[in-house]
Amino acid sequence: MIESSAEAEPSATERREAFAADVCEYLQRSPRQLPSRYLYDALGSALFDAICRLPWYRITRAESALLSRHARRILGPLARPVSLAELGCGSGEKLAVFASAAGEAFPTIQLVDISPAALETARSRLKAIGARSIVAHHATYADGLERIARHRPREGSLLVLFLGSNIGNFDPPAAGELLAGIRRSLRERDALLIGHDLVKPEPELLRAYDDPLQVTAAFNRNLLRRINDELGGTFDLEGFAHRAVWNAVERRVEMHLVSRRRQHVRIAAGSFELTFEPEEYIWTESSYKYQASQALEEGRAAGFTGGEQWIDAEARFALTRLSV
Ligand code: AVJ
Repeated sequence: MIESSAEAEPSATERREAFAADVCEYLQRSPRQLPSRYLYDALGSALFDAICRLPWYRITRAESALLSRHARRILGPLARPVSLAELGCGSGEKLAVFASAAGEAFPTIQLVDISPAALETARSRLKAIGARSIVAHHATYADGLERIARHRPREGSLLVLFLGSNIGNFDPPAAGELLAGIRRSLRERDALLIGHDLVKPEPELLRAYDDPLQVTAAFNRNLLRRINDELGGTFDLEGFAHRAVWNAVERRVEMHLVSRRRQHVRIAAGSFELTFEPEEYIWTESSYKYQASQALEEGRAAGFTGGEQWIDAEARFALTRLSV
């Protein structure tokens, strides 16, 4: 059985209005910003998949290796049968790796993503490996969590996966709230499996976010292209340079789009105009980097009872199973 949960989905118009409102609000902040979730339209999701294959971006490969090597141990203490739900599944590649390596049947697999194109890819990939019941939720994390709780089977337990260092997009207070929200949506004997990219030498971090093939630059600039196409924006894509910065104090990599000159931009959907000075930038994403112990501490602070961790010491990546 394969279904989509379409309950109370905002219409395309409502989605576009919310996008326009966010763009106008965030671009007027100081420094100018754009919410990173808007990076993932169909083209953005495809560019992100390409990033995951770059030699300089090791997160996805390191995590996939941990998932396949430790799948049985990860599932070990959970009550059977285990149902799975992934927040921000993207193309579903890692979930398929995990489900295959586990060598057991899952009554339902729920997928949550903001990109319909990515959801479709994930759905067919899981179908191809024999998943029985797949439920796809086109939703944000918060809405997705609610829907997961409503669609979970009564029997057994639920393992929520939040992989790829997606948690890294959230500043510490927001990350804490998100973890607490996940914890509240779980029941006794459920668990959360979460992937954290760990702090590593700065040159390695910067290469991962500013690659020599400039795929990450395309991924970043695609956000301006999306604003032009969906909101009637007039961004000159050549007028903005991609930049990755390691903010050592906050322990995060920031992606910026830096204006190469003084320029004016109009956004028809918001009847909105702004001027960029040379060097003025838009901050489009944060990728927080963690210490392994921090993953366990934040889990405990969010109400989880304990954790077990698997670490790729070479790529500096941690998978943590937090128990309820
Ligand atoms: C999907 C948010 C985990 O921050 O590493 C990759 C996105 N941005 N290259 C990350 C991303 C630039 C990625 N996350």
